[in-house]
Amino acid sequence: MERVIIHVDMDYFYAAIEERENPSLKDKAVVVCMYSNRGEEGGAVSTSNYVARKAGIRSAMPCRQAKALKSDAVFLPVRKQFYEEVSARIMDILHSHADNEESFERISIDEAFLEITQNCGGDFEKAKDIGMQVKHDILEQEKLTCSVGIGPNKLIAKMASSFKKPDGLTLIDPKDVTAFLSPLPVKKLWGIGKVTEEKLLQMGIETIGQLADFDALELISVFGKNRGTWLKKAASGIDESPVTERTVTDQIGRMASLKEDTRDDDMIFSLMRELVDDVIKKTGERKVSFRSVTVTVIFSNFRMTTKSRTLNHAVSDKGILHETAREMMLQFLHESTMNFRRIGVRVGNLQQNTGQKSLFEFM
Ligand code: TTP
Ligand code: CA
Repeated sequence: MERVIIHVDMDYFYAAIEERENPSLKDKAVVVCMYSNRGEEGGAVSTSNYVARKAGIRSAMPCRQAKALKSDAVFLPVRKQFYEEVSARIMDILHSHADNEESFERISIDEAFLEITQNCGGDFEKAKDIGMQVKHDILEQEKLTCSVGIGPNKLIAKMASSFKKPDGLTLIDPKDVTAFLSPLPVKKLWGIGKVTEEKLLQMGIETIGQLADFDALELISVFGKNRGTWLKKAASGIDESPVTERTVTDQIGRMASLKEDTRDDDMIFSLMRELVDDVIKKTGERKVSFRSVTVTVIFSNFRMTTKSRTLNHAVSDKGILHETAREMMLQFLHESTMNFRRIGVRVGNLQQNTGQKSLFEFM
């Protein structure tokens, strides 16, 4: 039976919760800010509602810039603990629609996958009813909207949920996968970052359809075996990764002090590169791939903060680790004003590098 997977992504999550808590905010621009220890002058936008987005306000933008774009916007501080409680209740609702205990995967505070193959008997019409029921339950119990994507695998479900936002429901029947993916620009393929997008554009590959038709061996020669194979498969709409509860498994990490407390990009990124090299060496020795990347910064006042990303498939690729860690490190630089003292790079969700299907088994 064809698998049926739902991906749910809450709409403008933190800002939506704030609107719900204070209905007078409804028609105003609402910006939720992560303030740094410099108070309201520092800090970056965590998220904003759609009124604020119309004014050009985006996540990770300095709050000061957001204020300049829309001076009458309402600025609120992040209440992470509170949002976590709302998230936990939503996850319970989603869990209740999954085939069983194990067919559920939370991927962030406001996103999750659930497998409903059994519940809908592989029937996409029934799957749509379940998707609507999920939206209904969340709206009724939490007064929040979400966008739902339904497809034959996680990749398609994830891309479907972002197709229509907010309050959307997009169903991609297996027979429509190619038509859905082909015209989209490569950057829309879940798992492709800026660096990969640029490389593909240089190779003359602009759409997902062109990527799917591209010579597999050539992709492997440019991107390496794992990544090249993944690109070809994903662009063809193939994703065999199971919906599974994420459990914290083993981790591999390295931390080191900068020569002096600094905010200098060159110093920070050159140490980060050394840490990335070491971590990759260790994953190579243990023959494991990783799915999560965590970056830690200890500031000159000894305050420690971390950021984590979960990748949509396991990799062992240095370029991807570097790119992911660099993005988070740039965010740290953006959100803080203090000098960095120590930095760390860690990978987790490790998987043994054996038994992977090669590209040629599916072609
Ligand atoms: P997202 O799902 O990326 O964004 P969103 O839910 O606010 O908006 P959308 O309707 O486009 O899905 O992130 C979920 C929450 O995570 C978001 O509400 C706030 C938080 N977040 C940050 O704190 N910093 C960030 O840079 C991003 C992207 C999100
Ligand atoms: Ca969201």
